Parts: sequence; C-alpha cells; structure tokens
Amino acid sequence: MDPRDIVLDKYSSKVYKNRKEHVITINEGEPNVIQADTRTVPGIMTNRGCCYAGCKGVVIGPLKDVATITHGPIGCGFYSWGTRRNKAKGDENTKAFGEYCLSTDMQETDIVFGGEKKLKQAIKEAVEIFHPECIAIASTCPVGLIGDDIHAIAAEAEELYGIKVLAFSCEGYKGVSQSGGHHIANNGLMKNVIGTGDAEPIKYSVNLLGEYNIGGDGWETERILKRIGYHVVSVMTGDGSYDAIKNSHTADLNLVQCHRSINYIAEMMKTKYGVDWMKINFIGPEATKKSLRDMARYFNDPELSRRTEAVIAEEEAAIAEGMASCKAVLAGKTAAIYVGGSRSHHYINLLKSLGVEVVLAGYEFGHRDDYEGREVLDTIKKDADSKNIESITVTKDPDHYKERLSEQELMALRAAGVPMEEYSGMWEDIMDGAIITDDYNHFETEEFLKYLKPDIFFSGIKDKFVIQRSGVASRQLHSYDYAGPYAGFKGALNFANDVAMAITVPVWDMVQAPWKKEPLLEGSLGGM
Ligand code: CFM
Ligand code: HCA
Repeated sequence: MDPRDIVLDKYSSKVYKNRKEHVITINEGEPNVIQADTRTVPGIMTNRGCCYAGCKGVVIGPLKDVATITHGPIGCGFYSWGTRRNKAKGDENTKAFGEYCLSTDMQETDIVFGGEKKLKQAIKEAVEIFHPECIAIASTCPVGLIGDDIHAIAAEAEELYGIKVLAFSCEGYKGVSQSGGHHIANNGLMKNVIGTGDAEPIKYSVNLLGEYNIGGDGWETERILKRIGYHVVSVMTGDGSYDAIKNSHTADLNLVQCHRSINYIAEMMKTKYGVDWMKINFIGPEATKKSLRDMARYFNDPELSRRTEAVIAEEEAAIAEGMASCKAVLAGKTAAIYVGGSRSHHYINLLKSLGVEVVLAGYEFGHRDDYEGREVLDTIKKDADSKNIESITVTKDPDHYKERLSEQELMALRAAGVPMEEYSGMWEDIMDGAIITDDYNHFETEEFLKYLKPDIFFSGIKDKFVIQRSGVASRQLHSYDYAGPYAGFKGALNFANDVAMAITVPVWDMVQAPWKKEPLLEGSLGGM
C-alpha cells in the first residue's frame, strides 16, 4: 500500500477529505495537481506561521536601519525577536537595530480603551533613543480587532519627526499563512520606499530580491557577483537597508531568489520603473552556474561573459575535491525536505548533485505555482492591502496548460510580455514516487518518518526534536542550525559537509524515543 494512503487513512473522514488534496504521490507523466494556499484544518498542529510573521519576521525584520515597533501585547514581539537569523552588519554609514526588540507591550487597558497613545509614545522613544531614518510599525492581532489607526499615526509621526514612518496592517489572523504578510510588507516597500532615492544608475547593477541572508547566504552571493563585476544596489531584505532600497529602482536587473515571497515586486518594478527581472537560484553549484550564465546572457557583454566563466571555473575547482568526498559518503541516501515556500525546491537540486534522493517534500505555505512550476503573474493588484490580489497563471510552456487558462488570460499574458520561460516549480526536480505534503503537520511528520525512513530530515525548529528523538538525523533548513552560508559554491560545500557529518555520526542507531520504552504519565494528585 502507498504510504500516503496508510497515513491519510488514519484521519477522520472530514479531515481526510481536506488532506487528501494536499498530500499526493508524484506520478511522472501525470499532471500531479496539488491543493495549496488554503486554510489549515483547525486543531491540526501545522508548521505554518502567521501574517505578522511573514511581514515583520520575514520581510521587514531584516532591514537593519529600520527601527521596527511591534504594536501589540509583548508575546509577538518577544517570539519574533532573534528567532529568524537576520544576519546584518552595520557600518559607519548604516545603523543596525536588528538586535533590539521594540514593542508597545499593550496591556488589557490598552485593548479596552485603545492603544494609539502608547504607540505614539513608543515612536517618540524610538526617535529619541535610536535616531533612525525610518521606523516601521507592525500590527498584531488585537490591533486590527480594536481598530487602532496605525496609518494615521504613522503619517502624523512623519510630519512631527521628519523621518519615514511605515505602517503595516499585518495582523496575524489575515490570510492563511505567512504568505499574506509578505504581500503586505512588500506592497508597503513598493509604495513608500522603492524609487524615493536619487542615486545615479551604475552599470551592471542588480538587486537581489527574495534573499534574506540566512547564514550569510546573501553575503556569499554578493561576493561572487562582485567578483564577476556586478554592482549590487540593494538586497531585499537580508542585511538590507531602507537607505539602499530607496535606490533599488536604479538597477538594471532584478534577480529573484525566493519567488514565493517577492515575485510580485519584480513585476511591479518592471511595470513602474522598467527594471527587467530574472528568476535565479544560488543554491547548489549547478543552479548557481546556470544563474550566472543567464545573467551574462542578459547583459550580453563579452568581457562579462569571460569573467563569469573564469569565476565559475575557479570557484568550482576550489570545491571539487570536497564535494566528491561528501558525495562518496552521501550517494544513495534519502531525504525528506520541508521548508516554507521555496527552499524545499532549491535544495532538492543540491541534494541531487550529492547523490541524495528526496522521497518526501513539501512547503508550509507555497502556492500551486511553487509546486507545479507555473509562472504566476500576480501583477494585477487591485488593492494595496493585498486583500484582492488577482493572479493569472502561465506555464513554462503556455500551450501545455492552455486548457487551464481562459483565452482572455492568455491574451493578457501575451500583451504584458510575460517572461514565460523562467520559472519552474518543485515537480521539475522531484523523483517519481516521492510523496508531497502541502501544509504538513506534526502527525504526518511522525507517520511518514515511520513508513519512509529517510536518512535525513530537513525542516525547522518545531519538529526538529521529534525527528531526532525518533532516531533520524535532522538539519534545520530555515536557520541552517546556525551554520552556513549554504549559497553559491563554497556554501554548497559547507552544506555537503554538514549533511555528511549529520548522517554519519553514530548516534542515530543508539536513540530510542522515550515514549517507546516507558509510559510518560507521572506526577502527584492533591499535593500527595
Ligand atoms: Fe522565501 Fe525565505 Fe522560504 Fe519565506 Fe520563511 Fe525563511 Fe523559509 Mo523560514 S522568505 S519562502 S517565509 S526562502 S523564514 S528565508 S526559511 S519559511 S523556505
Ligand atoms: C517563520 C520564520 C521561520 C521559522 C523557522 C522554523 C524562520 O516562519 O515565522 O520553524 O524553524 O525561518 O525563521 O520560517
């Protein structure tokens, strides 16, 4: 019996009806349709985060020179304080506030009588203590429920202090996952920051979009790009800054690493400022080489192409021996990989080049195009608050999916000159017979571990210890278990070494989950 069916069979009929659309077994040659970006069944222990996590935690949080105030009770500020690896360096020109957690710490009385006064006071204190050029306000759930007008307060503070004050209505309950928060954050940057700088354009300049510098990935990518001769105007948003993003419209080309969190900004910048964009992937040597060559082709300069090849040759030679010895250890191993919205796909390629096959994969909040590889054109925005985003979709080969698009959509795509050929999703690289679980949960983690027995499981902090305690190696792919960088060539070798070590350490055969040996119920009644 297919492990998928065994696991799903354990659900109640109502849950089964929902989950069967989100858990599929890949059949090569079939359309392999999956349901995604829908509401989690209440009560299920999902790995997902919320809209606030997507806006404040993921996109705005890494902006080092922005003093970000979480408006709400202290829990959300506290739990988003330093949990994501927003690595950033300040310098003599750029302040870095990333280590701080600013929050209005709303109390019951603020919820009852309104929290606006407190927010104004918090802005005043942030200005007096940190003297930032830009402040961001991020709302948590109660703020939306009681109706504090953070946008009016931001406008008033801008006047009062003569600085930029951004307001994000990213209450946690909005939408079904982090994904809505990405939209809100990016729309805010597009509306209020991008295009407000007056720097002169520089030749061969690029922005790195959807690169969050986890483990220093952004720094490693920049290092390679600079070696070739590119100028990086801004990174959105890893080690990013308000100061740099103001001038991002001056770049020649936008490079999109995490498609899920930012593709719509690339399209908006194309429409508004004429900046072309290209999907790239700097995870894994093969993907990195392809990306660098695509860039060289775009700029069409023989000298740049020559430097591209020279840098590729040097960087590849430096890791060749190390990669080969890791591959000798890893070839034939199997993995499960489960991250938020785009890394699962990116790392499947890197694992493949090390001889590791992925037998179980999925995204927390990916949309269908992240799986099925269709180019999403969600450029037609009706509402800055992203409540009504309409999207039309197209495939790598538009004719292939023709039946799924209306004639009107196809015409709109052609008229818009959509870059149809660039984006591929997870299906492209996953093997026949692999199981895909969208928005998967802790029950499914434990069940699939039993049936698929992968040699290593890549995911996040919420399930890491359940996996380890059941005797399977685990590596976090959100935070890289505080290692990294994993991007580019040297990064790929770091990754290969870490994975080889994780798998070969002899501890896994010695671990037996405690609940398999002894009952856990203990304690005393009535103080006895
Ligand atoms: Fe993009 Fe990300 Fe991801 Fe994401 Fe994230 Fe992240 Fe992620 Mo954690 S922006 S979708 S919301 S690549 S925080 S850096 S690791 S879930 S796969
Ligand atoms: C988030 C952030 C997160 C969480 C990681 C994890 C990150 O989704 O709010 O669960 O281990 O990368 O820090 O995705």
